[in-house]
Amino acid sequence: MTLPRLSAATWAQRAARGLPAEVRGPAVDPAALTIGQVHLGIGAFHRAHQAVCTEDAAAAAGDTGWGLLGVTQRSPRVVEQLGPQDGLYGVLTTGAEASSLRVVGSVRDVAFPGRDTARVLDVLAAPTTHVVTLTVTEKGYRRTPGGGLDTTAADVAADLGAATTELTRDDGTAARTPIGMLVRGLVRRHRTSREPLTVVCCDNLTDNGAVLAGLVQDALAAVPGSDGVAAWVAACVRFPSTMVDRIVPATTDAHRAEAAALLGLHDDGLVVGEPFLQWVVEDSFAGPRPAWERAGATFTDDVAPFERAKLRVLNATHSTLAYHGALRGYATIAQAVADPDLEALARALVDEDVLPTLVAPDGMELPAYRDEVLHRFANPRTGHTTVQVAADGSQKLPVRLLGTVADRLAAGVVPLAAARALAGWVAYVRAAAAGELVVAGRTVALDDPLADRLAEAVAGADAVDRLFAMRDVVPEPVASSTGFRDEVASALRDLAPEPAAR
Ligand code: CS2
Repeated sequence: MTLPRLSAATWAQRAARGLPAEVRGPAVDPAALTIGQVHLGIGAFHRAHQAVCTEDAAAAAGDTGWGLLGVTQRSPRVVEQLGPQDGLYGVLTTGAEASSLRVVGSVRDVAFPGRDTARVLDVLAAPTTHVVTLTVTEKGYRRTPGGGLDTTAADVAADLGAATTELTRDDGTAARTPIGMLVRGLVRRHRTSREPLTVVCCDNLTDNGAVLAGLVQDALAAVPGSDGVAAWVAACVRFPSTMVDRIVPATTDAHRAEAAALLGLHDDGLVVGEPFLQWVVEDSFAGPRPAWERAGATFTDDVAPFERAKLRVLNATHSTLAYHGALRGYATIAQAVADPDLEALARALVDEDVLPTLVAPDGMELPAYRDEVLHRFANPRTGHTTVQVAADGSQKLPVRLLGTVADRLAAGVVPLAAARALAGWVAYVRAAAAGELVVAGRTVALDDPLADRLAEAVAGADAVDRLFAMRDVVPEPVASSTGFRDEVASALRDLAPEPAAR
């Protein structure tokens, strides 16, 4: 049977017939919301995290000024999903025993840069817009190995050229990168209203607010004549750091069927999340913001301890389980963590290598946090695949794992569990690049922006040496530690036989 599609009209009819206890609707009337927040990178994570918090905050505070404009990165897919649904979509929360479904209405408009750049820039410049949030993934920031903005990349350079035009008049060309869109929006805002703005990075980067502020200044430094804009940004635009946490697996047909059974409607925009949701935000805003604290967010003066604990405990063990789990043929993180060897590796990584590098954030007990994280991973109903978490290792591991390694080396210790974790990535890259990685009956390709260079590096017997020579992946001082490199090579030999010499 074909179900009617979720939209404002079908939802109203559905709600009028009475809803099962597991289903609830938007916390505020979506039609009453006006746009006050722009989100760059509207994928599943944003829809299951910040968009939910913004809606709850608007409801708790009775403030209708916090509707969202969501901007996609490269593909118009989310526009096609949410446009015909009047912005409505479901979040299926997969508890350990049962699921619940919530229809979210905070996304009031969705735009695709290839078509809608002019509209997005107008909203970024509008005095009624006070907050911009971003989830564009690690690779979306276009950083050089030194951490600055890669202004030599053709798409970044094209955006900066358009930003130069924006200094004096509107530029109608499509934005090619999220940072380009943001910078062009800031230039237009400076040229029009000069209202303060807060830009909230919600990606898994260390010091994410400061990183983003730096990239924006790098961009402006490459736009001739933008000194006034740069000074205004420094004075009137804030970039708070944040730690975001919710496990959001890719939506599968099984999830869609489960949601359809609960909702009685077809939802093309469905996203899935575990019950856990955490958001720690640096309390540094240039103007009004949603009352996110009333939606469960924690505001603090110092996000760094939270961010570091989350990246080094959760994300590092996640990646470790993903690579080692996929190598053992496990499709999901839950299956991987149920393997006693892999659970032991994850625990050893945290206990022996990570915890000595951390200071417990206020109100957090780190061993309990470790247990909670492993417990969350073990939820079999989440369905998060090893292959999904394994993607983009060259972008993720420096942030999640190699900081721990650098800190341990500085303390005079070679971190052995981290070496085994990293060897899992090398073995994964080698098997995937060779077309020899089969997970749950499917051959897995290497999914990484540096896939070609990685494949070349791992093809021979000196894989570890050649990967350690890629400074954009393995920075100093980790790269020059022969002790650590030898441990990675030895762990790799334990995992996978040497390929024949080329
Ligand atoms: C995961 C994260 O895909 C990945 O790399 O480690 O997306 C993880 O699920 C989130 O950071 C959890 O908050």
